[in-house]
Amino acid sequence: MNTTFYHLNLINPLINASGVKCMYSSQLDELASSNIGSIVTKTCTPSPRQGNPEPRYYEPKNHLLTINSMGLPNEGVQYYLDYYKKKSASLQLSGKGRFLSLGGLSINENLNMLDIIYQNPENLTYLDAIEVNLSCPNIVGKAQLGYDFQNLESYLRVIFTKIKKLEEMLLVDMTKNVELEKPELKDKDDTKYKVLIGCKLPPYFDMSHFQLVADILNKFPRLDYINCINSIGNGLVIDSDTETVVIKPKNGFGGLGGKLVKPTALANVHQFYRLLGDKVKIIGCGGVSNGDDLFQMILAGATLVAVGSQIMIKGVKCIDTILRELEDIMEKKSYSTLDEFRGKLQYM
Ligand code: RRO
Repeated sequence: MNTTFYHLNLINPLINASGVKCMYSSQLDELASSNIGSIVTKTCTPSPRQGNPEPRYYEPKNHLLTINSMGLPNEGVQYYLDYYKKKSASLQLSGKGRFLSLGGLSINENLNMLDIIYQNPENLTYLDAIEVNLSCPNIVGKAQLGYDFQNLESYLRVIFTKIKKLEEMLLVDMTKNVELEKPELKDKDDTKYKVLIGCKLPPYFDMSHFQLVADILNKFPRLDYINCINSIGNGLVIDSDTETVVIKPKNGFGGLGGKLVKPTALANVHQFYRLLGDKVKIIGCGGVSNGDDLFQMILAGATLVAVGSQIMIKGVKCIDTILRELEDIMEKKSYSTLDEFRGKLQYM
């Protein structure tokens, strides 16, 4: 099940979906001690946040979907950097990717977090990827950036200009300070290339929007990957018995995940796979609860695959089941590597 993601050699393609049991170090530890291939932190802000009032997560008994309006509760970026610093050696030993998700509430908050990360270049030796979340649906009064087609390009331009500047400063620093293992930051095909940069996207539903977003993303060669999809924003789940909504924030509106969102997730993964080619890899996220879902995500073009709701519902032990089921499918179909069927979806 070995998976390469640029220079990373991972034990398998699975990663947790950000937000699911990855807010506290104890939860990250639990993921780290599972057989998951990579871990990502809860999307974070410069300072800790409490998030929205509870109840803010719900799953119906049939487990067909989940709804959340967490509101970005997190322990602040430094907490996650400290976590990776402490656990880096053991995570590397076990062959796990280390992803950090950033979700500043303004562009300045994101720039501020990039400063915090790069200010101490040692941080970069503890991280494999930085993922900018452009798609949190649950902040009162804030639109999802991924849907703000007018401003998405200029937003990304500011972020990538900042990263370029910080990397250039880092290179200057490196020549002065030979203590650090020197990241080669010039070319993404370089195997010594260090921190990967990704974006977490909301789901899109219209062919013209896939094209529009892909055209924007293609303007940023430093973008290594996209993670799609985030939850389907602003769904409403109703309990007929109580005649109420099931979560408190935003009058019950929240992001939908779970089995129900899989076709939307597959569509986003596959359409971006077609439009972005091999320049930008894809983490497929949404409704993966068994080995067949994982198989389909890879067939649609995903390189890594995130598991969210299923970890909420079943705990991290579901990782073993999903992997075993994929192995069975591959054996039946006589596939010995994931590359043999990645992106090979056939049409009628
Ligand atoms: O914290 C949340 O409410 C949240 C986030 Br940041 C996100 O990206 N996606 C989601 O479903 N919930």
